[in-house]
Amino acid sequence: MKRSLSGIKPTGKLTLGNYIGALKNFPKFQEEYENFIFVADLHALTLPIDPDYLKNNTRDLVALYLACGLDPNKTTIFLQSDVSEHSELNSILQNYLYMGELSRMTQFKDKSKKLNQNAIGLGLFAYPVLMCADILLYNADVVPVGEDQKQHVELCRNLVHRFNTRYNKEIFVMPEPIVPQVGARIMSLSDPTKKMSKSDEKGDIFLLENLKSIEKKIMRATTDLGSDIKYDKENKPGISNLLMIYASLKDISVEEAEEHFKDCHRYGDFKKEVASVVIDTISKIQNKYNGIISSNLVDEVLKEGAKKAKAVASITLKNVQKTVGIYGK
Ligand code: AQP
Repeated sequence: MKRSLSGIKPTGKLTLGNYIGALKNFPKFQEEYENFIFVADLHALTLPIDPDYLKNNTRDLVALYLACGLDPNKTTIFLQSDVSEHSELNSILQNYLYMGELSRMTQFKDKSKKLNQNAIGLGLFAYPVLMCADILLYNADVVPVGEDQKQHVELCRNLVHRFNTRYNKEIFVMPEPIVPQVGARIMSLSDPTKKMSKSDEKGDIFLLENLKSIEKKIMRATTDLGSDIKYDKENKPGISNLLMIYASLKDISVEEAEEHFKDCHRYGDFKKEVASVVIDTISKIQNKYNGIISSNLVDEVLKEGAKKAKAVASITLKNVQKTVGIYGK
């Protein structure tokens, strides 16, 4: 059976962007693939983060994985830090990626320009190396991600080619990024030219946010001049973003969403309908989350998941160690 792997960083409260671009799609993969979903807690350290905040976010993230439909009997759900092979493979792979290619990564450029230039952590720069280790340890055939992470999976493909060619063996499987057709990049509601992001609270909708507040944010979302509900990213980024959110949550194409709103010429009415779909989706998730977070399920799932993940990861690591010549492995 082919394998699928993906993860999310517990750097903040999960957003509707994380849901539409990633989480919503994860359960589909457990039906067709041997599915691995992890919490990227080591990646969360690449920018300063409060330890208690990180701990709470980690627990919430696992509860949200379950609330959004991941079934621990079909998906191995685990913490990156529970499987030490991620760090061990990372330290080998860092020798096969080049500083030039890492410095061209858009995420590094975007995140580092917001920092004091004398205090950019090595971990932020080397983020894609650890991401390669995450993917390759499980020999994932597919990696479901939002648009922003596609470049890192492409870099991983270069690494696989480089590594397998150098040792003249198919050590690693070539991973394929899978980006959703609708909603691969949900934008901020306050500035629709910027990505909706956990670390930028203003224009975000959070999965665990109060429903009234979500409604208010959607009703106040930045829109554009005119009154037509048309998808036009250049000239109508605000309306296009809301249309994208609607289409994704209704599981229809953007064209079908446009058709649905063709007789609607009031942004207020349009926003009300978008808000109702968002609230319907999020309230169902919150109900399930509330049951899970007050039980022991998160700890049980993580304990089991770590064992299953380690069993796979340790075989790959040994194989790589042997290949590169680490004595006695
Ligand atoms: N706005 C978005 N639209 C669609 N997909 C998105 N993803 C994130 N934001 C959007 C997808 O969610 C998955 C998990 O992302 P991550 O937490 O590992 O890192 P990220 O992409 O950097 O997410 P954030 O929310 O922007 O976090 P911060 O602010 O901490 O950096 C990925 O598949 C991502 O594509």
